[in-house]
Amino acid sequence: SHRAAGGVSLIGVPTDVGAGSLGARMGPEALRVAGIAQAIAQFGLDVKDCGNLSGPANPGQPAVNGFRHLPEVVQWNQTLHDAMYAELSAGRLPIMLGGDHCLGIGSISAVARHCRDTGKKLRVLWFDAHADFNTATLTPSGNIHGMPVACLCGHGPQELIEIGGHVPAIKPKDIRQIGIRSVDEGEKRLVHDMGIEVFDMRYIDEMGMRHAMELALALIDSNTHLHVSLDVDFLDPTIAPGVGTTVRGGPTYREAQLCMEMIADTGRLASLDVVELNPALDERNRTAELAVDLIESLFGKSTLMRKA
Ligand code: EXY
Ligand code: MN
Ligand code: MN
Ligand code: MN
Repeated sequence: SHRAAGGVSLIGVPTDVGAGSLGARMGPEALRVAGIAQAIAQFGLDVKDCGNLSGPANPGQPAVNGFRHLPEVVQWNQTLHDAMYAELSAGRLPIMLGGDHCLGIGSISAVARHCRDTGKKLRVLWFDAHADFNTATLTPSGNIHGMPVACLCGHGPQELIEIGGHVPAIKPKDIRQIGIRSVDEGEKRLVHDMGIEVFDMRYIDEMGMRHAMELALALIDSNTHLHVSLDVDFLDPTIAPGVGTTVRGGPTYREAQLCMEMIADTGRLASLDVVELNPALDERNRTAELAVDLIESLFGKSTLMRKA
């Protein structure tokens, strides 16, 4: 139910340079403590923990020309790109343990590059409360974790958009956003004009998660590389309090599990980001444990034997 024959590699990226609050730098350790390696190894997969990448400290500075910590964000993402690309080239399924969501730039630019190398079609599923499509002029905060999708689509500072060696790294048609419920005014227009396919909470309420996911997974075939970018703030804050940017009205436990189960059924999962987990805001590591529980479903854990 996944493309992990060559094994799974965990890449810790302990930083919150792209976020507005401190603490996501502790995300990788919290996921390890919650048993992420063992949870994946139970499916008979070879799991290699690559440890944590290193990079600059969080300088805690205000925005400059619309960006907070741009040089630090660039450095972390370049390092992540190289690590992720190396694991993909070795035929492994990399899991990026964030860290804030600015890291989606390094991670997904590496995945897109790997797809160009191997002639695969890319599909990115972006699970998030936010569209993460801000630019220097639109952003209310300067926090780059609100900008990764725009950067991947070619809207952003040169140093960030060219990390994977090709601008834009991805096309709007490669991505589907699920669970969205907080988008800034100018950001709404850009998401619309770029033609991003968004299954927002209104859509999920009216049509159901099953239908939203059927459409988000449509046209995936044996030549598709499926990347999941899981921002933990996708989940309703009542079940996932350990994030810096909670937005009420998110998916329930079962809705989130169904997403992961339907992805597992495609058998095409080939890379994953787990981001925005903030242990400083969590309760007894329950958000990390929930993330690990969802990852078990993503790798094929199901209640009953399923039909092939
Ligand atoms: N849209 C807001 C901003 O750009 O500041 C909030 C972004 C939060 C981003 C989190 C990671 O998904
Ligand atoms: Mn591959
Ligand atoms: Mn995000
Ligand atoms: Mn978010």
